[in-house]
Amino acid sequence: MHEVPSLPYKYNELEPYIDEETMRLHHIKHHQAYVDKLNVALEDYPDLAQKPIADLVVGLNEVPEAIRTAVRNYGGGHLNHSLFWETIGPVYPASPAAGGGQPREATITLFDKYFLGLDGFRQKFKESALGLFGSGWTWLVLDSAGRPEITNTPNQDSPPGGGKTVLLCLDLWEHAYYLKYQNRRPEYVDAFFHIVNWQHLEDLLRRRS
Ligand code: MN3
Repeated sequence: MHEVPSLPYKYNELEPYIDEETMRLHHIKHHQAYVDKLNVALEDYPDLAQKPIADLVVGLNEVPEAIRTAVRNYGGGHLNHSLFWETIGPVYPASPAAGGGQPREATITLFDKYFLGLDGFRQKFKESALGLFGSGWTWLVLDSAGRPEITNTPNQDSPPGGGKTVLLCLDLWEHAYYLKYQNRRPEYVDAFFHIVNWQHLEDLLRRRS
């Protein structure tokens, strides 16, 4: 049985960038619904139900056709949200290791090399996010050669490689921001950069190098 992971921070700790009510609904209602529907889809497939979610989503073509769409949507939703909760974190002035603040060493090196620095990265990432039509996600992933790439996916599709290549992701479904930002997606994207868990990204980069 898949389960919604608990958050390593409280619902109100991303204020004012993401409000408590949005975080609560997003985690308890939306993410839970993806997990519940995924578990229902996998009920008659005990072997598949054992697989880690990233493996299941990456191996979508091997999933029986009868449940492939369900796994794509609900399994993707489960994976993507699990990654998203790790991407963001509170800004604790007293405890920068908990997330927020500024990019760390390996991240700065990466941004300097491929995006002409943090501002260049933010600009490219925001452009991509604002270029997405409808609901979906914007990602910073590593391609097969280990180069960073900014990409969008529609709906709950996961990026190539599933969770294994993801450095950063942003949920661009309206349920992620509508209560506070309504139709102002650009403001939500700007707010996101205040709550990126840079330490998490740094840890991912160091693990790969
Ligand atoms: Mn969502």
